[in-house]
Amino acid sequence: MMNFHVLTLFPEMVLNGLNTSITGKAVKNGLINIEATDIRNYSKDKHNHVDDYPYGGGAGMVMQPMPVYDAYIDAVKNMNGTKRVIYLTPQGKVFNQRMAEEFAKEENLIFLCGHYEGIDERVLDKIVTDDVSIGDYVLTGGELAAMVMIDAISRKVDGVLNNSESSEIETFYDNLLEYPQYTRPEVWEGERVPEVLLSGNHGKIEEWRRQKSIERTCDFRPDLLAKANLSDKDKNYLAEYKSRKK
Ligand code: 6GU
Repeated sequence: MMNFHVLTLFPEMVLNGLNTSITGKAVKNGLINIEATDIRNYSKDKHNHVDDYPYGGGAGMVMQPMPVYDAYIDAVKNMNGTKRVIYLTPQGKVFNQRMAEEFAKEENLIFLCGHYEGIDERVLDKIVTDDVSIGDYVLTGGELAAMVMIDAISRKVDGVLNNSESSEIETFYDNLLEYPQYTRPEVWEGERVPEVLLSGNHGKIEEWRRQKSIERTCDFRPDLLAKANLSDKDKNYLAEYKSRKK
């Protein structure tokens, strides 16, 4: 079973979010385990402070090393198997699907969430194995980033998604965006579902879906298209689509 352990000042935020929907069901089914430690419980200060002013001056506060380290030591005390400690930081390597698949092979993942202006570098040097960012924007803390990563990693764990196909055949698997989907009614607000989808001709439907994936990727993520595995037929369609667009 995959074990996620989050070191945070806001454990309820992480647990409330992840105990909902598909990840929540995976927890109930014993496929993943999610724990959160409140770093504040490891303060030795009478006011439960875990932060202090930065040496050298400057804005904001810095999380002190000792409560973070003690929380980490307690978290790993009864942990068996592989362990990685992921520090959520905009300075980290940008998270992607390949990393989600790699992390999903580990037994234990520990997520360290910082707040304020960050965490004292000395404890980061001692415990962190991976620095990860979830994109080029700034969050108020690492919790949402940890939740994003845990969601993406969980769905790569066997049994979490009911349909074994649905995880593999999707955006980024083949570096192509997904084709559009339709359901009932057949006509909504005067708009019809594309006729080919009602034809019952599965060969034609597959061909149409592949074409729509190629079109969307060309329109919205041409950077992905360069990495996509296109057949000669796909390439011909792409060339035809591009000339049609001009
Ligand atoms: Cl991992 N943490 C914070 N605080 N902000 C971020 C981020 C992480 N990734 C993007 N922005």
